[in-house]
Amino acid sequence: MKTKGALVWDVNQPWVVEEIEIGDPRRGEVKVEMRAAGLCHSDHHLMTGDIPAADFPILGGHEGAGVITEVGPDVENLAVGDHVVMSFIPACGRCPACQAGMRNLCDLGMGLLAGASVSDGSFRIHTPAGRDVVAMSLVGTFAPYAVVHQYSVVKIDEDIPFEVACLVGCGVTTGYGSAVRTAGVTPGDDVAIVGIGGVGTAALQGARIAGARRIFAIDPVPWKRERATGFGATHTFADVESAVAGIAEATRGAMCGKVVVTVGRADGADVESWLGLTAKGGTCVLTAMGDVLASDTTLNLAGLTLLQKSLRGSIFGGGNPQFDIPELLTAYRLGQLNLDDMVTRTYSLEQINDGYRDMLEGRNIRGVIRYTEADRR
Ligand code: CXF
Ligand code: ZN
Repeated sequence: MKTKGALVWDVNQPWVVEEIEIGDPRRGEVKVEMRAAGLCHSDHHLMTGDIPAADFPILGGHEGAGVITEVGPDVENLAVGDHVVMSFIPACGRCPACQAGMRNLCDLGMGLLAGASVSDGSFRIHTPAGRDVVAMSLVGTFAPYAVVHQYSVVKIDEDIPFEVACLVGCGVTTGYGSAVRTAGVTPGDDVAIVGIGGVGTAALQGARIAGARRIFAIDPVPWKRERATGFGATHTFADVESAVAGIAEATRGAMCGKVVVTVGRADGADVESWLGLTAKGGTCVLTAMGDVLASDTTLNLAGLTLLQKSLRGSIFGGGNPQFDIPELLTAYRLGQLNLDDMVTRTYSLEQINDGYRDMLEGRNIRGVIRYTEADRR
């Protein structure tokens, strides 16, 4: 079918909404009418080249929710009319990582930025001139329709609004799991969250739900610090330097047993400062991403060893898409997880560059594209 999508054609070029051709669902694939798509920072990292994709052009977007309109051969447990969330990690359930319960580390993740479909290695999206288009994370939610593999789709209940559902395909599960699963926040923990965007806000809520005692939220934007308090932060700071002093005072020098780093762009130069927030024996979780090819970092090895700290990475919050996405939406339905207030502004597809400008200028916890009939014409 002919439709349109937001593409980037080169590093640091704006998103361009233009015509694309999407193929029919092949073996194991479904077509989804997208209803909402979240504006995650990782799509911006693709645009800046911090995360390099295999080729240009790229169809952006990996947070999405919609309705299945077509089902290809050999699709199991999904039907036309089902409401679904896209998972930015495909999970096959069969590879060693999946079998070991780490579906976020599914072997198919290797091809996340290559654009070749899981079913047969072909490209499902083309420009009108016939050029292959790389779909971000094998989904490409910045288009009103997507043809994706069943491994990238999770069925959800029909009462969940699409604009909050889309966020659990990446930001919410990533942030929540970074605190609850990877950092392992337990009742009574003191926790610091560095960076209060969509992922940080979800981490903050995860820490609160897991029973954290004090939650220190760090962000340079005053409005976001206010919102952090609303989401459960007990203390807020504008930067890591003032947080070190404030947390030392509040904890009588013990610092935080759990630290979660969810800044917009991670820089290796800051690693030691994040470990400075971390208590003896504590865990610092790095969820944020920056230049993926960079390896320079500050790290005081003696501090890591002698104070027995852990530095852990986290992808998809250490979660399993098929399990965690419905679980978190149940917590939302029960009023335990506030996703409504995470959606700061909604946009049409044509307004995508406004959405990313708002994100970069600190005006959004999460911006969301809400597809309407006008986007489908
Ligand atoms: C990213 C992680 C790196 C590959 C693309 C998706 N995660 C989500 O924001
Ligand atoms: Zn994301």
